[in-house]
Amino acid sequence: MNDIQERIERHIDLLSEFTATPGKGTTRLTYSKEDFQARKYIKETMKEYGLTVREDGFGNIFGKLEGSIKDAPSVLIGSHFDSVPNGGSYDGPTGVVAALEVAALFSKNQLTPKYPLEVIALVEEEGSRFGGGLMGSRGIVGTLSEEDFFNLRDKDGISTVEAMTQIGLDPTLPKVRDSKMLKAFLELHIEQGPILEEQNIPIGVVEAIVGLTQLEVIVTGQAGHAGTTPMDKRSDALVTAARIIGQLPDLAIGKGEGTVITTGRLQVFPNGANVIPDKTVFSVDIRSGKEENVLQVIEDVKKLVDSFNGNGIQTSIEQQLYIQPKKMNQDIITLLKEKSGHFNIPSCSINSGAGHDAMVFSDFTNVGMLFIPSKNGLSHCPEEWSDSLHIANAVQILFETAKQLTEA
Ligand code: HGY
Ligand code: MN
Ligand code: MN
Ligand code: MN
Repeated sequence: MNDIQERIERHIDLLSEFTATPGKGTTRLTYSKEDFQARKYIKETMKEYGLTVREDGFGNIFGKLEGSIKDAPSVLIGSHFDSVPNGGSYDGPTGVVAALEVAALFSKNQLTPKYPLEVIALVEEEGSRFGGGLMGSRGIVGTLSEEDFFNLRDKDGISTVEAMTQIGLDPTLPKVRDSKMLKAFLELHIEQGPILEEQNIPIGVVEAIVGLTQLEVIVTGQAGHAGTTPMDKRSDALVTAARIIGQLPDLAIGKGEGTVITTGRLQVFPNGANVIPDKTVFSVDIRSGKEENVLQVIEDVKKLVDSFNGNGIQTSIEQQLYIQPKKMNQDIITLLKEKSGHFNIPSCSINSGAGHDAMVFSDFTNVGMLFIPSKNGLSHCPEEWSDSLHIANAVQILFETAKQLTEA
């Protein structure tokens, strides 16, 4: 095992210890104690690698290697470091760790780039705490307004500002980047699916990322006694939610283009075994490679949800995130493939069914994304695993690509 691989494994292992659910995967919610621990480690490593460290008004972490051209746009490289509940150790951190090691190669080779190289560790990509997702990157490009950011609350009603302040972050720091100040964005991510492993290909060069939306459906009914309320006198918010959720898969099945629909979160109020629920809130995550499919399924969900209004039941839908399918930059795709060839590392083109910060930056600057294989195609679960050799391969490819883009 080479020294880069050893450092990668150490980074991943140490970061995976910063979890609220030890032994049951990685749970690292934004601005939590675990975020604070991971942030501290990332900033210390950035400093150790000779980078100038700063955080923005969202808590995104930047490690900058200055370029020789004054005030030049940066080549940004990184990913996110938050997680889903009980997720894996590689979703997000793989890209942050690879970016750190690319920067380490710049200093090891004493390279001074013309354009600055900036390592970035992004917050709240998953949306596990504040909903929606892609928060840190949307904040930087300005598609999440400061007002919307300040209005976000977690399920306990804690605001982003309160949560930031609790771990010593400053929400008044600068937020939006001028697009002229970015030359490119590069992200390494685990595939989170089975394709690369099945085809035994160590590198996937991402061509496109699905469009996605996250909806929140609220159903209100009437609370009541489970024992004394006759069945024909109930406005049961949970039975209604179950009937809606049960019909959602049929709205996506058969549409093709990777069209999928998922309910991953359901809250029941007041959540008592002998109380008829008077409120439920559940998520609806819709994705497709074809934007028309996303829009069509949204319409179908609205119609379905609306059809349950009446008999004491009220329904409503909030859209927390909507982002169109995105294509990666063709020049960077070519560059990534060329650099993979340079190292005789087999690569293939691949599309992403997962959303990524790269899709947010793609309207703002030139974006390129690499995937590495996920063992058994598993992700968003404790079994998530990728080979540090594959990450080390990607570091070499990203280093050569970043060298060219920064004109080092
Ligand atoms: O949901 C996603 O696709 C990503 O993991 N945030
Ligand atoms: Mn994820
Ligand atoms: Mn991710
Ligand atoms: Mn991502």
